[in-house]
Amino acid sequence: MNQSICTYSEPIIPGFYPDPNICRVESDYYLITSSFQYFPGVPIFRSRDLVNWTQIGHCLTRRSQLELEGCLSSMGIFAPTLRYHNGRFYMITTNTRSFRNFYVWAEQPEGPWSDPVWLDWPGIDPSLFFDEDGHVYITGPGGFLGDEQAGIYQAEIDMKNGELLTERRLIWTGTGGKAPEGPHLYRIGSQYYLIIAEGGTEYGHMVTAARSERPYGPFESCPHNPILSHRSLGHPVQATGHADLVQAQDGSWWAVFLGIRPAPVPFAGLHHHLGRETFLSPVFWTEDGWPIIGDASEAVGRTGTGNLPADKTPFEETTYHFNQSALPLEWNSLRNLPEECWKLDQERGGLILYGNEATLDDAGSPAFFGRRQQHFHCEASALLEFCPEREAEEAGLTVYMNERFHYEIALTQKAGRRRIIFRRRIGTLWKVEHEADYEANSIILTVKADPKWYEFSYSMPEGPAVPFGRGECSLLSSETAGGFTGVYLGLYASGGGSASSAAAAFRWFRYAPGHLGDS
Ligand code: 6LW
Repeated sequence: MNQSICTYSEPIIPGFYPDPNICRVESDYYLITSSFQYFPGVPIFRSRDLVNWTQIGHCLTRRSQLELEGCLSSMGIFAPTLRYHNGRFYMITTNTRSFRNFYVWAEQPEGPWSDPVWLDWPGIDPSLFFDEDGHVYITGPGGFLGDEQAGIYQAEIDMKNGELLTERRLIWTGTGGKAPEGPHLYRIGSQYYLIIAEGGTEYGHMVTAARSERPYGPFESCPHNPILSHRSLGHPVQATGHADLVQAQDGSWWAVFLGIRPAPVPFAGLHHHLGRETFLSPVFWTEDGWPIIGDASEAVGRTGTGNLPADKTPFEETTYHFNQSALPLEWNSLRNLPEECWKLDQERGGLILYGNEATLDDAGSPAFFGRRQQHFHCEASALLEFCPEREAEEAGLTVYMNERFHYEIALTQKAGRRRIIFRRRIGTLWKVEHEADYEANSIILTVKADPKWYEFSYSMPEGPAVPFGRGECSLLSSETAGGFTGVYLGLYASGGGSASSAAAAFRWFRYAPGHLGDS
């Protein structure tokens, strides 16, 4: 077999793609992540080599599968699990808008995915395990309600209708870290292995393991726990945890897990604004039969032996002309954006937005589409044609963490005059930092990012760039803004309090990763 040595110190999927979950079908791997208040939900990726991933769709593409109205930011779709059994893919997750668990299934991973099968199962992070003897287990954390003890619970489930076939039973309480969650059960050889996340998804995050000869235990805790954690290490990747294991066709074992990259800014404290990202590491087995991810205390950058490429294909600059019948898969809206708020101009090319009553300051569905910022160094720009017709109508380019933390450069109308503005919204502080008159019909809006700053500018087509303000990245980080998501680079329009008939036409959008050593 063509074996190679591989070391991956970069995320395999950079940007806000947390809680990765993986399954293999013959020589194809499929990976999904959580998606919170964004629509469509649960992106699904395919890879042949575990390192280079292409998004092939979403598991949740219809409102009947993904109701997000009124959903708070960082709520909505939490950690999902993807499993393949007898010709079907199953995706199980929680919509925390209503705190209900459900699964959907599909014969093709691209979809269509079924309507939800709702479950009488509490909590978050549900996982499925199809045992070779025909039993199917649902496993998840408990302790959220009443006086139930914290720990991992399990029951048998009928996948024809989602009915539970047994009582829910506590199977393991973990090693004492806070928030035992994100469990996955596997049968490897004669043993059942349980892998869970502990310590919370922040800097104390870790993965622990236990095993038993029976699916309900008693589970013996791995003597080498935690089998993954960077909590004691000054490593550039922190908060590693929430893992899932997969065996390659060559027999080698791998783990995908989440981690964060605090921005490399000296003396600025720890801040990560790119969200929780997806990493890969080899899994080694100890002589006494326990899995260790990387070398446990340093998983990222560890070298594994397997039939994998040594390098990841570099990210290319992408220009979107919006001239297809659908938006590219990496574009998302917020919650359930009404259809009348947007369309694609396939003839000329363009994403056309009509502002509604919501603004970027609302936890609603403003006319917004964005894609994730995936690199510390990058540049995003868009050509906008927009003639506001009423006071406070607005359209522009935003760097968006959530409704309370965002920056934008935009065209608007103020006191009857067309103005270009740069605004910063940081919690309860907000200010239009710069504004100027603006006459032309089209404008290029640009934001350039490095690990410390977002620098905004505008230009006429073919004209020079006019610098127009900047904002710190750290103010859009999870440490400042809270929550579980990461920064989006978005295009938006707002009707200034009511629905707008003025079309904001974004003719193109370009995302260019920087090439300053950050992948
Ligand atoms: C995920 C859970 C968690 O479902 O964060 O802190 C949730 N713990 O494991 C959202 O990613």
